[in-house]
Amino acid sequence: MKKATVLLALLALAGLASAQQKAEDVIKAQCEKAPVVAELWHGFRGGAPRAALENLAVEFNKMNVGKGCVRPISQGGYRDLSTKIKAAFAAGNLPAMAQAFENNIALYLEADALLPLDGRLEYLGDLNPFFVNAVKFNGKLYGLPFNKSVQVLYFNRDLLSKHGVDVPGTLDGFIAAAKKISEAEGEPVYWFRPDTSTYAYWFFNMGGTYLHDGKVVVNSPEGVKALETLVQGVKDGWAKPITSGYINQNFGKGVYGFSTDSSAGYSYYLRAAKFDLGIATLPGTAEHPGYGLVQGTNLIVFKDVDVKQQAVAFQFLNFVSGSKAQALFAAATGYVPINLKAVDEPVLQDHLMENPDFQVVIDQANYAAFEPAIPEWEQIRFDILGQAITEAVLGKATPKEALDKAQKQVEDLLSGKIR
Ligand code: FGO
Repeated sequence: MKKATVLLALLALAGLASAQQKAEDVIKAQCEKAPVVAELWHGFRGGAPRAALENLAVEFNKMNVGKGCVRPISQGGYRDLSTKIKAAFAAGNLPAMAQAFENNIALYLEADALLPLDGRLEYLGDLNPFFVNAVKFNGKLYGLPFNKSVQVLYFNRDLLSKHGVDVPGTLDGFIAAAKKISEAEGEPVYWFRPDTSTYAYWFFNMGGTYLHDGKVVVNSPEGVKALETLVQGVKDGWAKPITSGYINQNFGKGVYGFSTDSSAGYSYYLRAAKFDLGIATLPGTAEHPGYGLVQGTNLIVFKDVDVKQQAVAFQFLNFVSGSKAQALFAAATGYVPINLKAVDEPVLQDHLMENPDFQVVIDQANYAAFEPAIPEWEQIRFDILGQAITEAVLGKATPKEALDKAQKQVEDLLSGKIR
């Protein structure tokens, strides 16, 4: 697999191949000697994202010997991270920096816990304005877009060739392709996790929006239609719900054809695939690709920590948002390079030359959409909407029933009737 060679070399460089533990040990030793330690709490459990982040910290710390060091600390997954940050508000042991989704920022701002980043970011003018605007609240900047992903279409090139099927460009074409191959193979080839992320792809591309005049609506006609499409896909035998683990962790358990998943899964997919893995922009309309959900996080700086730590944090933000760091980080992981100049860096140019597929991630970032950046959204997307999607896909309720129930719960939550 020639395509994978640069990526695998980068992964090795990022320390993944042999020595993930080692990067952590190096950082530990670096920080033992440093006069100031700025912690960065994150939600990467492992893999290329964690290795690439730790590698950046090692490099930063080397440049800052005698001045200060950054120590990334994994808190589990993303939701564990926000839970631990909320606990740290109460305990008063916040780190200098953390990863945060846009809705997490909105929540932390209710506690007035964040430092604005205005005037502190050296490369702000080079950063993708689409991601930057998403972290502006009341005209102030509260996050540095760092590991931002976008959904893309992953597919099994071998399977498409076997059936003489082209990579689909439209929603209808996508469903037709999945149906055709599934019928021939005798099992569903579009694999999806029945969660808010996958659902968002179908929802956005069927014209759905969650905010209607400032009101959160999860049971709109477009929402019902999107969920019905998935439910029908399961009934008709072209869509397979993956209820445990990531899709890449399920390869081998059937015939995989397509998925609509985070670009940050790229390194995981590549490593797990025993077939020729393809990626493409999402099926949309005849005119343009489909819209993909933006996920991944921003880096934030907490207000209530030592100013010396904050100073190190700002230096780190500048380091990781530079074009070279972004080129390395994006090439190793599949996250979107948020510094627009990263594509001119030799490391990303080389990566693109050997793996032209990576251009897909850059192109797809022009067709992307966010979920609402309201403080309650994390709870809504997992505990209310996510539950409704799973229930409908597993046949425990119709899409309309599930979403109507979810709407009532959303209203109760937002009006303070439930917590
Ligand atoms: C994940 C989660 C949120 C919110 C979206 C929110 C909280 C979704 C989705 C729920 O950085 P992204 O693009 O991708 C992750 C990256 C690092 O872990 O690699 C992906 N990964 C990891 C292991 C693997 O085997 N395969 C693989 O693809 C991983 O998904 O973030 C996408 C998945 C989820 O975590 O189940 O973002 N998400 N909005 N989480 N807490 N809050 O508002």
